[in-house]
Amino acid sequence: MRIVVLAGGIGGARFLRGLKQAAPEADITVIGNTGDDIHLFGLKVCPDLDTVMYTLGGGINEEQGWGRTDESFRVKEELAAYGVGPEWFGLGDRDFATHIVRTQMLSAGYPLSAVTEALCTRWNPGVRLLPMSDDRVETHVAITSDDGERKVIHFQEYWVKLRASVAAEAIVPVGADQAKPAPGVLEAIAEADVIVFPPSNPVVSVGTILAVPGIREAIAEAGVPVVGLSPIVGNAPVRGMADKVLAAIGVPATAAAVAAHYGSGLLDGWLVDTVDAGAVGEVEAAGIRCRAVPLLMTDTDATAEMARQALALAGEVRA
Ligand code: FO1
Repeated sequence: MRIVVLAGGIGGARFLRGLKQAAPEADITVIGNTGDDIHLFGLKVCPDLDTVMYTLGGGINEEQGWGRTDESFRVKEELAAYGVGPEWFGLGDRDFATHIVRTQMLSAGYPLSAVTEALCTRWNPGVRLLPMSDDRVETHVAITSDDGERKVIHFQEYWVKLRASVAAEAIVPVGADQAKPAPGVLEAIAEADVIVFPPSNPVVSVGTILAVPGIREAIAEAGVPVVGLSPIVGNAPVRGMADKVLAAIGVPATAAAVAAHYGSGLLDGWLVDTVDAGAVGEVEAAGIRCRAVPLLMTDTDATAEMARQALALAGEVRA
């Protein structure tokens, strides 16, 4: 079975670990979000691609869900000693190697998709990891700072430095409208048997991938089941601050509202957590088949069960 998954960072990566366990024979292609990418110290950092690669390749810092295990921060300390910022983004020594290799290959003219493939030959994630685009897309957030000044900042500054502590007034995937799907993306969608929206951030992860012209249309026209898992459980994000960015686009932080946001033109099925069983009728009324199952990825077995439920729902909507 060929499965395509649109993945962001931590939630998407953890879901993929369960999906691999639930469908070991499946051919899984991951379309990774690159809107979180940031250029720091002359290096290109791709947080969501790296989180998928490290999580599935066994190098992830499990508690954080990002960065490497057994990290040290000597380079970061030395940069700070030179007064070279920013200090708020925690790049570890081992992680720096990934960004150095990536930037070196990009400077040599390789597209991001080729670079990602090369990095994955070391990590063997067991899936094909494609960036959503080889073109530069960076998510920026409009805020009003506490001195009343309206400004637009990089998503990472909003997410990591400010910890999403101020309202996000607008979310802008800068460059998305000129970006092209990376090589292999549209083909993977066209050849898929099932397309899955994992519990990634629906605005800055899945939403950014869908903002690349051609991707949303390809999914809507693929003619195969598209099934999603709610990242919102009991009217709150399971992890992260998805509610902050959902508010920016006027979508309530509920499992049913996120399904409606994706829409029945895109989604055929939607899994909500058992605490949101009351939302099943509302989602079904929107033309999306819905089931309430446990959605907390407490361990890989629990996540594998969620993945099995998603594939079962895909089989149901196909029928
Ligand atoms: N997230 C944090 O909350 N604090 C950090 O210092 C931080 C550093 C970091 C370094 C590399 C990387 O790949 C990810 C990093 N993240 C950090 C996570 C990152 O902000 C998120 O993974 C995504 O951008 C959102 O999914």
